[in-house]
Amino acid sequence: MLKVNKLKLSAAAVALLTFSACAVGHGDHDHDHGHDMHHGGHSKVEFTGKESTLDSVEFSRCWVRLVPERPSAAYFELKNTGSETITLIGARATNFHDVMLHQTVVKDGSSKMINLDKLALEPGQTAVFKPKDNHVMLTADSADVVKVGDKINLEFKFEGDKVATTECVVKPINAISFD
Ligand SMILES: [Cu+2]
Repeated sequence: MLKVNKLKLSAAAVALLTFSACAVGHGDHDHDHGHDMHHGGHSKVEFTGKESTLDSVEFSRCWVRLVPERPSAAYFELKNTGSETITLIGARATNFHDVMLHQTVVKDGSSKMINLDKLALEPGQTAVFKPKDNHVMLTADSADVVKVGDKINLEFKFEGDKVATTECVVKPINAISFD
């Protein structure tokens, strides 16, 4: 009996921790609840300025869901148009100090976001970043740097010191797709 109570208690404690990480760290854009990491300490890819442009990638349909006072999220499609595997490892955007690749995982019936370290695409393969799935998390420098209707450039880094940029349209919090 005592054992059961202890188990219940620890489950409650975990739920509480998950909730506070969500509230403090990340917000619940597209109803993703919880987050198993805090800002800082996670791997953030470095842009050295010595990269060259990756020509064998095609980005399309990029949009950002603007979430006031919380991190926003970017969604898009990318296709490997070349003959070799390409591997996405990070992103950055002007006026956003924290830009991370995230994936949404469902565990025990609840979804949470974790880092997406890298995403490899074979020749001809397309990846779709979409709500409740892979996305780019964006934390703005301040509330007034971006507003609905703006267009922002998202710059992506790939393995092999390669970069590619796409333009994203900024949509309101209730938007659900590019269209
Ligand atoms: Cu996220």
